[in-house]
Amino acid sequence: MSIKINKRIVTIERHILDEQAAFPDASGTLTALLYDMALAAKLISSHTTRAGLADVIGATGTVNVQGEEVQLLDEYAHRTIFQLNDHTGRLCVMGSEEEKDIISIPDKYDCGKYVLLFDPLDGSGNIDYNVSVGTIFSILRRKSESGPGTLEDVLQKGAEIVAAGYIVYGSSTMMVYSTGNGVHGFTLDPGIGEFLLSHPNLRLPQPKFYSANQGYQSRWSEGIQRYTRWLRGEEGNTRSLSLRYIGSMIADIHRNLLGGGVFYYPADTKSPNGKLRMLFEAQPMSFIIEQAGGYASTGRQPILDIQPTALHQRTPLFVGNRELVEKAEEFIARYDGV
Ligand code: AHM
Ligand code: MG
Repeated sequence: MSIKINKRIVTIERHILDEQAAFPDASGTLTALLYDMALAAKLISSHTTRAGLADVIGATGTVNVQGEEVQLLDEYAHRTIFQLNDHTGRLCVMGSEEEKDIISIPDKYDCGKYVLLFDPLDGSGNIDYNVSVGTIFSILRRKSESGPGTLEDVLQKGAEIVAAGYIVYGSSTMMVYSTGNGVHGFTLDPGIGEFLLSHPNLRLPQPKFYSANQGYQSRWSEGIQRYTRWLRGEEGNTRSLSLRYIGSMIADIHRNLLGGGVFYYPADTKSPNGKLRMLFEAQPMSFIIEQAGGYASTGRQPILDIQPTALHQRTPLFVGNRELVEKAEEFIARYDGV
């Protein structure tokens, strides 16, 4: 009997190694870092799928049946990523949305040439509703020469990102990453515990969706209100897009990456810089979407060109198909002045 195999099975490990092969001088450090992020994703995924059981096996701050303290999921995700990366000699510093200051590598371990920034569990406010949440990360080269990494190593433009990715814990767990050579998506096969290549070379298709929290519309500028109407087929637009808003940025942007569309979280009268964090949310997601042929902007300038000045700074964000994001810039320039 001859077995016909018409689809190559590619694990994330194989894929990361193949990407490295394009750079003969690569030391393998980035490859190992990415692989550890895939491992973190599997560990976090096994917890997110049990999130609803917290009330059954013990609530946060209490002790579970094994006598261990039950952690908040975002704390667990933060600690998992930190512990997988603090001792490897690959990083000089880390930054997490869950931590006020930069995170130094413990003195007893070597410092390396990379910087890791992460949002351990984005959208964690959604966990109680069984809505998808996710992890976001970016990797940069250090700026300082040697020794412990500094704030300057962390505060870099998105254009300097070497690799970025996200993991969405949804009806299946997917990891999507880019090293600046396109965007590739992997689905976790829980039976074998491996991420398998399911979405090679992702490119944004023709747009179908727009995603924003329209509950805040009365707080938006005229330009953003008119832009939203334009997306709905008014303001001279001859077609309309469908509204989809989950309220979990990774899930919203992931859907738009696969289906085409724009996600925006603009400034409003209550939050002059919007809600999302430049380093932990906007930069990595913008890098990925631009690698998939899209564009990301504050509404006035490209996200990836902005020099951040503070670890937790916020930014308005418009990200998705280029023509839709440029249209937002047009409306803002026309109606909101300088
Ligand atoms: P978080 O980092 O505290 O989880 O907040 C970020 C989340 C995003 O995932 C999502 O896009 C946004 O907050 C939703 O905010 P809102 O409820 O204001 O629409
Ligand atoms: Mg977040």
